[in-house]
Amino acid sequence: MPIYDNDFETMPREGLEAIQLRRLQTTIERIYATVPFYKETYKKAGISPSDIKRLDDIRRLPFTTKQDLRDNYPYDMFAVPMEQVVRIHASSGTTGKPTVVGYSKRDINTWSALMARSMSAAGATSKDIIHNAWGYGIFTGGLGAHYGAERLGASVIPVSGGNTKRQITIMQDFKPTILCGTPSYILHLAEVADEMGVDFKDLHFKSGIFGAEPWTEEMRQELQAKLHLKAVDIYGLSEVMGPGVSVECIEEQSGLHVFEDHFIVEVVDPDTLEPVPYGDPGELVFTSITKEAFPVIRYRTKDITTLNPVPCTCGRTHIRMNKPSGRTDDMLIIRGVNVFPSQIESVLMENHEITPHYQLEVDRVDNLDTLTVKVEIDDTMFRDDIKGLQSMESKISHDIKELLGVSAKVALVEPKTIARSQGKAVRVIDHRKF
Ligand code: DLL
Repeated sequence: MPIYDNDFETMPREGLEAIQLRRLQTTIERIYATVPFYKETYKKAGISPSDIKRLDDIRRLPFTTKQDLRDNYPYDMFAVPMEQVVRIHASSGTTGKPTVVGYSKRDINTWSALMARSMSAAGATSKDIIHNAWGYGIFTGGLGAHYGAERLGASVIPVSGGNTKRQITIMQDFKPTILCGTPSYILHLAEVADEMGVDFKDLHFKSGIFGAEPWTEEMRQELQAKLHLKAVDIYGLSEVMGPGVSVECIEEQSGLHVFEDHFIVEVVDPDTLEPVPYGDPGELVFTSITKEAFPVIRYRTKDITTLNPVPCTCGRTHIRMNKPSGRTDDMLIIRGVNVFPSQIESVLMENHEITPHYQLEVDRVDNLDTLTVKVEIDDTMFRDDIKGLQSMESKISHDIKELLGVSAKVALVEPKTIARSQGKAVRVIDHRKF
């Protein structure tokens, strides 16, 4: 597969690290001079820009958290005057105020190029027609992918999320070849196509680029089989840029290459904040080294994953992060056992008579946490067979206990009773009061 930015994406590590150091030094000098928050924080920590002499010195810099961004709401973290800001987005946080992020002209340019790289890694070329089902608006998915597709020279259909039946008709008539969207919404698209009697086999997709929420390897297999395409994972967050911070290559579909000429990635233990060895899970931390308007330094993402430095057969030299398993704040603690919704998803999807539509409900009864896993049965399942249903519920519950060590009540529910999302799926409803 051709690599969009061959020089940078396949650069030997030594050259790449030299660029990273130079760009890091420039960024730190700039933010020290332009963002009071960073200057004060660094002064308190006794650090000055000239202390950054080697890449490792990044560890001397304090972390930046979501709370820091909130404290500087809306514009105090911007490193350029407002007249140089050409776009504003916000993160889709569920609690409190959103975090506001800004882009200069050059930032939009960089982002478009990184999204063009990402689409190219998924096999897209200027000949492709890209069906972009990420939401357009203040969420970064829609516009981020849109500019990337245009930069690549592909034809983009700015369909956004929702209006699902019309999307299927567009797929039939406009013949898009690359599908972009949030995995849970894509699953819903597949379901609606099925209801309309449309088989994805008769559509024209070769790849899918899915992301914006955690999805498991099992979900990839399901989507690939249902949609007759190869699915790659794309990751990003508004605070760091938006989609296109990292992406899988279609050759390996195994870990997402972090665009290290623009971002320095670290994985740290969320408690000690010390770096963890390659392969050990921890919290992803990013430093942007080319952004102008809204640079972030050692930003704690709360996303959990591992790093894999093994060279990839695709030729890219950029390190891979494995599929994020979830966020530290999505991790459920059920009677002391830590469990991520994605781990439940993996267990559920081993079972072929249920659908991938599920939701977790957590409650506290008599001071004890309870977890109910609601999951839809397949349309073809015989619903009057109460005994059969009960035995399936206890089998899944047994598998969850055995594999994850957590006791869960499993409730099989009728098809299409769990709310479908147009953007990010709501996987957990927590009734506990903390
Ligand atoms: O979700 C940007 C994006 C759009 C990424 C389209 C990929 C595709 P936010 O709304 O700021 O930005 O949410 C960022 O979503 O910290 C993760 O928790 C989660 N996330 C994003 N991509 C993935 C992924 C966009 N591939 C937050 N796997 C991040 C798992 C993901 N989680």
